[in-house]
Amino acid sequence: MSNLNFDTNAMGSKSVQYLIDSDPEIFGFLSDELIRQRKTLQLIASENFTSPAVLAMSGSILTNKYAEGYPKKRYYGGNRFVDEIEDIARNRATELFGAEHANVQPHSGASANLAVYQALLEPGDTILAMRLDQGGHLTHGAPASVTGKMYNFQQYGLTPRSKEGGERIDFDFLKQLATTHRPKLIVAGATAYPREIDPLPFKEIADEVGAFLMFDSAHPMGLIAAKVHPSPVELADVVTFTTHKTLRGPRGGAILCKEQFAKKIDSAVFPGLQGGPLEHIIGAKAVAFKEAQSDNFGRYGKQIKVNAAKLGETLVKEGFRLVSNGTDNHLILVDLRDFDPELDGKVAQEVLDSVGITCNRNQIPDDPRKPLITSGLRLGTAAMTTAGMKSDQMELVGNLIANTLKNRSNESELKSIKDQVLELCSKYDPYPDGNEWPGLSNFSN
Ligand code: DSN
Repeated sequence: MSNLNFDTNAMGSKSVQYLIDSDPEIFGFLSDELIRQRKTLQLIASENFTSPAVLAMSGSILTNKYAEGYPKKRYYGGNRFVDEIEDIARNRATELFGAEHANVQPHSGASANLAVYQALLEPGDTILAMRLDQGGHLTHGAPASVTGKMYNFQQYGLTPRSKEGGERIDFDFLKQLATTHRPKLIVAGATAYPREIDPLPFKEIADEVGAFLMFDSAHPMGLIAAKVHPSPVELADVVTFTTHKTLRGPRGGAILCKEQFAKKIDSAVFPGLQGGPLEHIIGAKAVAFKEAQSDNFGRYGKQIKVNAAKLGETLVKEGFRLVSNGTDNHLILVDLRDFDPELDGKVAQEVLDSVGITCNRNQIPDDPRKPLITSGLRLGTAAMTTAGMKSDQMELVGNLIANTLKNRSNESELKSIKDQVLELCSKYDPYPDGNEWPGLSNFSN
């Protein structure tokens, strides 16, 4: 059994001792996972390290409470404190993003997106969204997703790589699709797109064809809160997001909308799609929204972007090509083919994992390889920025990635890289024993 100090900084609750005593098997794996998060580099663009306050709320006794319905309109008794908490969460979300209405109950981003489709559309209606292999999300109409089966998706993508300033959202094609298919809803947003998404051209096209506009901001919502990314809240009818990516809250989803859609959205979430809300997670969302209101969070958001730019620049110097030739958000999409045509995303992800660099393989636009293999890697900087890393460390991380991939068959070199990763992680521990949590202390740049 690990002798790590599971104090409040790491686990959010002293009651973890009960877990150690009652279920050492599960605790053992929890302990291993904590070590993995602390001693390897986390570069998955959709992940982050939450604060001890968010952890405390997520692991709290609010998990015991049934609260079907909404504040002051519940189907069960005993909700007076839960009502206060959910109201605070909703109010903080609307204040933080300048929205008219918030629903903080969706269990995930996928649930949030489904709820919007259910609220605004009938099965079979036409939706425009980004293709999965161009950077879109499964719930943007991928054939394997229920969304692709229930609705008539017409999908747009990126401009060709060969075009000057290519691999950006192809608004000409989007407009052509909108004019031809007259969609009821246009979805903006992506999961693997390294550029800012300007809501204005989406709004103009939606207005021209009389479509609703939904902006899926799951990835950049923390950057939007930090005011280093354009906000879609004013222009879009509905904005969906997750709370655990750049926003650095608990795992979950949420929806912002104009007041005119509030009733329909709320009914679509409950009772349309979900039963009892996860009030411990809603409480943790409230805590995260408060954290995101601080000036420090603004500086954090700025540093995420600086770090992504530096990581990208370093990888370009090492011979990699970046999709769209760069980044202006928290992520980069690396095309591995220029660096080594034989190297695919699966092999790259696995060898990086073996030295303690965690990321995910990702299709690049027009990828000749299959989704389980791919020719790309997606790397994000939100988590390691929380742990306190800045430009210098990002340069080092870029060099370590390149060295790993160059020496992927050289066991002694890989061992040496693993030691360097460990050394770096020891200086940028997301949950340091006995020390202040770095996410609240390191952004006075
Ligand atoms: N799986 C998430 C991501 O990694 O972007 C999206 O749902």
